[in-house]
Amino acid sequence: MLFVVGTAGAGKSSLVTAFQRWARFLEVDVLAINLDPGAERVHYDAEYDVRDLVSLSDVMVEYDLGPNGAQILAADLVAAQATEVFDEIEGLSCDLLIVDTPGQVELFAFREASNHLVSVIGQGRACLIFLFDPMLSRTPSGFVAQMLLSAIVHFRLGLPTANFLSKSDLLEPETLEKVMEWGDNLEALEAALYEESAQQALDSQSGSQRAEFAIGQLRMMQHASIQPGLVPLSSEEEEGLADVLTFAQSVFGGMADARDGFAGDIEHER
Ligand SMILES: Nc1nc2c(ncn2[C@@H]2O[C@H](COP(=O)(O)OP(=O)(O)OP(=O)(O)O)[C@@H](O)[C@H]2O)c(=O)[nH]1
Ligand SMILES: [Mg+2]
Repeated sequence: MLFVVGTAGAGKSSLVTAFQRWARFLEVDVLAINLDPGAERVHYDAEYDVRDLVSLSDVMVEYDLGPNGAQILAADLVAAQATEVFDEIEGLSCDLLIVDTPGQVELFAFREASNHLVSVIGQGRACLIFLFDPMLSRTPSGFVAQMLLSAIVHFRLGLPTANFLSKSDLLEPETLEKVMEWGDNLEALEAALYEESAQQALDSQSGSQRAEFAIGQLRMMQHASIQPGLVPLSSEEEEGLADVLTFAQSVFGGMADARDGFAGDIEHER
């Protein structure tokens, strides 16, 4: 089971749609699940849709809440019924389940309820794709903020996590190359942060404090050996989808590979 997580509008639902369409061509059996009670509409075929259980608009009316409060309550209501969700999806047979998650990443990262939901429905066989927003990733301090968010989600949920640069088709080739290098090489990112800091110090006092804060965060992540290892992704242009599949296979595919190896040995014996 593959959870797709990222900041609001990062491209989660589009990835689920593109991945499902692409996998059909490969005859990889991928089923999609929607766990976002606030989704207006989805363009993939959801095998299970949490809106049948809890819908954001009903929660807003029933509890007289605004959209944000209702999102939080809806997430808690879903988590409280995690077993029901699990019962619905347990019998599904497929190669991979891909799960669309609520718009706001903090609903998924900062609330105990999500931990519960993920452990009940993931059953220890779950991993996570974290989408970096391309616009937020263009500046070194924005990039570090995305790394930090991804690290928080990773540590909160305790799942194998791969980072992807979403909507990479929207970035100019030079910008894309620069951002990819930051993902590869933390020293390059650090140098870029210092450059940004020096530039902002010329502009304002608070700008330079912000960059210094980002440098502090980077140090903390270096200390914890957190490497983003970013892969470019474009749901629009179907780029990086094979890398999504490869990641899932690297997490779940160990068994199949071991069996192949064994079969090969038997063949050899004959
Ligand atoms: N150019 C481009 N646009 C994309 C891509 N993926 C998504 N988008 C656009 O980005 C916007 C947001 O995409 P969604 O898939 O709805 O993002 P989301 O993370 O599910 O959004 P919420 O659930 O509302 O938080 C839409 O207008 C998409 O068309 C991509 O690969 N390339
Ligand atoms: Mg969405």
